Amino acid sequence: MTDPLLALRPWDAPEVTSWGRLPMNAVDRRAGAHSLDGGWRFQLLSAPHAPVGGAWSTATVPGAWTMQDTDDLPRYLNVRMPFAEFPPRSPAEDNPTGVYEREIDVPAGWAGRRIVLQVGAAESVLLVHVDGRPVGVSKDSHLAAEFELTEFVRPGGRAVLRLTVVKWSDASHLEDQDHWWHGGITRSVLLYATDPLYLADVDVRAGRDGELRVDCRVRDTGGALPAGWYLDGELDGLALAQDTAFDRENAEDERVSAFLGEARLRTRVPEVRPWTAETPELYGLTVRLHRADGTVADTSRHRIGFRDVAVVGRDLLVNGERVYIRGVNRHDFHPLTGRTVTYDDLRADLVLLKRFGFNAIRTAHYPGDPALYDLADELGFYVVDEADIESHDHAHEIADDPRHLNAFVDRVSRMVLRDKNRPSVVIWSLGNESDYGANHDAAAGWVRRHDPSRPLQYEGAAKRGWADPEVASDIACPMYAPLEECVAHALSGKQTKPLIQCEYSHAMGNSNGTLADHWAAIEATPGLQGGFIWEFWDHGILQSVNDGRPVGRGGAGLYDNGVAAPGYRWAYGGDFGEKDHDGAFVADGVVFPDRTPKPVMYEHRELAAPLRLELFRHEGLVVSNHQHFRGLDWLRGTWELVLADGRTLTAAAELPALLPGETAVVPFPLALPPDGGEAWLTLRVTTAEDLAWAPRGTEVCTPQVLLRAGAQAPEAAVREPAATGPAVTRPVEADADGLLVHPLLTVAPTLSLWRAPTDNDELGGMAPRWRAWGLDSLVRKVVSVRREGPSVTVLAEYAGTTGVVRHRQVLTPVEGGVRIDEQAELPAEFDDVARVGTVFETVAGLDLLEWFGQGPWESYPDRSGGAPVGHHALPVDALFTPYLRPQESGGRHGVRHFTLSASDATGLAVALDEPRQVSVTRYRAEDLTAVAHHDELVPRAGCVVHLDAAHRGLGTASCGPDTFPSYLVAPGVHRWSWTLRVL
Ligand code: IPT
Repeated sequence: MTDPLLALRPWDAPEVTSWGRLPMNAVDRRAGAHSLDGGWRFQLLSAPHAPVGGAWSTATVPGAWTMQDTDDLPRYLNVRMPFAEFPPRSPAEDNPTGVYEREIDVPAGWAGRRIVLQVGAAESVLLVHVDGRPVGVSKDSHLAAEFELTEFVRPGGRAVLRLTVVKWSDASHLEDQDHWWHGGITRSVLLYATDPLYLADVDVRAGRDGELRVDCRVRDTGGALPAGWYLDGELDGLALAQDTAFDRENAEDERVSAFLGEARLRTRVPEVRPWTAETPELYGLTVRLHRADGTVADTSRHRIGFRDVAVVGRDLLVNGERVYIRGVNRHDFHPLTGRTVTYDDLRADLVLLKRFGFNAIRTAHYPGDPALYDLADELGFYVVDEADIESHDHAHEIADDPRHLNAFVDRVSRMVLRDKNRPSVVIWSLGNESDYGANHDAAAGWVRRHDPSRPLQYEGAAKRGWADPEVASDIACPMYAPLEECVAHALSGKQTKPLIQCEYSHAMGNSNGTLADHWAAIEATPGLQGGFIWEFWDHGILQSVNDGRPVGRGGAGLYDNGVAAPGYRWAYGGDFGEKDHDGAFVADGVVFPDRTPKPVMYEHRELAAPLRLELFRHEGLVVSNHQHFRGLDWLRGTWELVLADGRTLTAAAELPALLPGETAVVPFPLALPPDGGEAWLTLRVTTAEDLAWAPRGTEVCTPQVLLRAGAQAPEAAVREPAATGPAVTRPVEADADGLLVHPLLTVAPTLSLWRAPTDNDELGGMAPRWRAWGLDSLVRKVVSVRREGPSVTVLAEYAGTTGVVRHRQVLTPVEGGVRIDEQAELPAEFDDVARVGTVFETVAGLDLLEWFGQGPWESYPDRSGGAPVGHHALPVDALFTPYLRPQESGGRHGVRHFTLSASDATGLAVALDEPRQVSVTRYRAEDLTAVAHHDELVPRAGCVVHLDAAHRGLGTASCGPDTFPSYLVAPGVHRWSWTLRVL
C-alpha cells in the first residue's frame, strides 16, 4: 500500500506547508522535555519514493547528513539553485532523502496526558511516521515542527519513530540563501507531555512604563474546555491575576468559546528596570493554568523585558531613544557540523559580538534556534528576526505566484508566533532577496495585525522607494548602498523612515575598508542609524586534504587561531567536487571558521566605543559617554603616554561619572616630557567587574589622542643624517644593476606596485586590470648607475605591458647604515594601482618585529581605527592574517620605524620619513596569488618586507562599494625615504 504521505508528494506541492502539524506558539516546552538527540538509525535514499530496505547506518541528531558519513556532500552556491527544475519543481530522481529511525519509550506516567513530538529543524521537507502510521508533514527548515502523538503511542510502551527528510522540494526555492546546501535534521528533537488542558499560547506585552499584559490561549485535547479553569501568575514574586474586565468584555461581546479559552493577566510594575541592549534587565514571568479545583494543569515560564520600540519620523526609537544599530548578519554555522550549533556555540558567538561592540543581529536569513533569542535577551542585542524566505534565483516568479502564498504567510507568521515575547526582537523581517510581490504584502498584513508593537522591514520592498509609505517596510533597509546615496537621502528632506542598512561592509577576505568613514557619516547625519555588517562567519568547513571529506564532529582540536592543522583546510565552494559553485564567496565573515576574530573586529570595537576621548586645545582632555542608556561605572581606565623615543608611561585613570551623552573635561594624567618627540595619549578601557559576556579586565576600547606631533620625526633624522653625526664616507655597496648589496638582505630593495589581490580587488575588477597592465610582472631595466662620492644614484624603468614607471633610488651611506631616497613616476594610465613602494627580503632568523606605529593588529589606510599608535612587538609569523583564500595580508598602517631581530638581538632597523604602510610576512605577493587555500602556502625562511609610499584602501568591492577616492593611489610622482641600519 502506498504511504499516504508519500502519495501526497509534499515535496512537489508548494500549497502544502504542513499536514498534521500543531500551530506555532510561544510556550517554551524545552524544560522537562525528553531529548531524542543522539544516534538514530539512518538510511540515505536516492529519492523519496525509493524503497527503504538497505543497510542502516547511524546518524547523529541533530546534524546534517552532509557532514556525516554519506556520499551526499555539502555544496555551496549563492544565487543559483543547485538543480535545474523550475519552481515549484524539484528533481524527480536525484533527491537525497534521509530516513531516520529510532525507538521511543513513552513513560508510563504519561498516561492520560497529551504527548507531543517537536522536531527543531529539518531541511527541507519532514515526514513523520510512528509505527508505520502517517503522523504529519512539515516544511520551513529553520523552525520547529510539532505533532501530537497522543493517539499514536501508548504510555509505558515503545514505538518506532521515523522521520523522513527530503532534501529538495518546492520549499528549496524559498530557501535559496547564500550559504552551504545541507540535508538533515539540524536542530534538537524533543518529546514532551502536557495535561490535556494546556496553554496553547502566551502573548506578552511589556512596555517601558511597567505595564504588563499577558494574553493566554487555552485548549483541551478533548475539544471542549472543562468548566472553571482559570489563570494566575507571577513576575519575580509579584502576583498577577486574571483580568476580570477582559473576561467580562469577552462575555459581553460573545467571544467566549467552549473550545478556545482566552484570558488576560495584567499588572503594572512600579519603578521598572527597562530592557535595552545596554541594560538587558530581565524579569521572570510564570503563567499557571488551573483546573476548577485549583490544581495546576500547565505552566509557562518566560524571561521578559520591559521596553518599547517604535519608528517615529525617521528614527527607530528604543525606549524613546534613537539608538545606533551596530549590527551583524549571522548565519548558523559550525566548521564541524555545517549548521548545527549548540547552546555553547551560540553563547560564544554572542559573547564575542558583545566584546567587539556589536549591539544588533539580523538572523540572516531565517529564524535562529530558540537559544539564540534566550542569549540575545540575556546579553543584550537588538534582533531583526528574519523569516526563512529567500527565493533569490527565481525571486520574481515566486513573489506573486499564488501557489507560494501559503508558504510566505506560514513562514512569517510562525516566526512571529514563536518569538513575539522576546524583548531582543525589535524588528520583524519578511526575508531576503525575494523580489517584492503580493505574497509579501499578505505576510506583512498578518504581522501588522498580530503584532502592532514592532516595526517590520523587508529590503525587497524598501528598494521600491526608501520613503514610500505604501511598501511593506517601516525601515529603509538597503543593502550595500553607497554611503553618499544614504547621506544624500538623509539630507534630501524627503526621508520618512529610519535608514538602517540590512547589509553593508562585506567582510570577504581582507576587507571592510571605509567602515570608519561610514560611522563618521552615520553619527554626523540625522536619519542614518547604522546597519548590519555582512556577515559574522567565514563558512569554511573543516576538510581533510587527503580524502576531501568533511572532518565532522571529531575535528575539535584540529584548528587554532583561525588556521586548520596540517593535513586539513577550511573548505569553501568547489572543494567538495561541486561542478557549479561560488567559490570563496562563502568566506565573507568578520570571524574565521573557528570564531577567531579578523582584524576588522578591533576597528569595529573602537567605532562602537562606549566612551570617547578628544583633545580640545584650550580646554584639555574631554571624555564623553557615547552610550544611550548607562553610565561609565562598568568601565575602568588606564592612561598610557606613548613617546616616540620608546617610552610608554602609565597612570590609573579616574573615569568621570557621566550620563549618556554627557562630556567632562579631565585633567592631564601625566606631564608631557619636554623631550621624547611625537607623543600620544591612550586611554585603555576595560571592564571594571565580571559581566555575563566578559570577565573583569576585558579590553573594551583604546581611544587615543595626539598630544604632540613628531617635531623630531624620523623624517628629519632621515633627511639630514650628516648634520647630526660625523660625515660618513664608506661607500654604499651596490652591484652593476644598482641593487643594494647588504649582509642582511637576500633580495635588494626594488619597486613594487602590486599586492596579492584581495577578494575585493578580484571581484571589484581592479586585479584583472592590474594584470592587464602587467603590474604583477614588471620588468626592471637599469637605465643608469651613477656614483657620486659615497652615494649611488640608480635610475631604472619598470615596464608593464602597457606603461613604464620611472624609478630613481639614491643610496647614501649614513651612520650605521644606508639612507634610501626613492622616487617613482607612474604614467597616467596606471591610475589605480595597489601600492607604490619598496620590497626587499631578509636573511632567515629575523623573527621578531618591533615597531612604532599603529597596531598591534593588521591595519590598512581605510581600515585603521582601533589600532592605536604605540610600541608594538610580534613574532613575524603572527603578523600574517590567514584569510582562507590567500591574499594581501599582514599590513600595518602608520609605521614610523621598526626593527627586525633575531633571538640574539642582531638584525636590522628601518626608519621611515613619515608614517607608512608596512608589511613583514613570509610570502611574496606571487606566493599568495599562486595558491587557493591557506594550507598550500609554503613560508619562506626570511622575511618579505614592503614599505609603501602609498597603499590602496581595501574597500568592499567584492559585494558593494569600492574604497573612497581619497584612499586610491594616484598616478604621477611618489617620493619616499628610509634608512636601513644594522642593529
Ligand atoms: C546579499 C545577500 O543578501 C547575502 O545573503 C549575501 O549573498 C550577500 O549579498 C553577499 O555575500 S545579495 C547580493 C546580490 C547583494
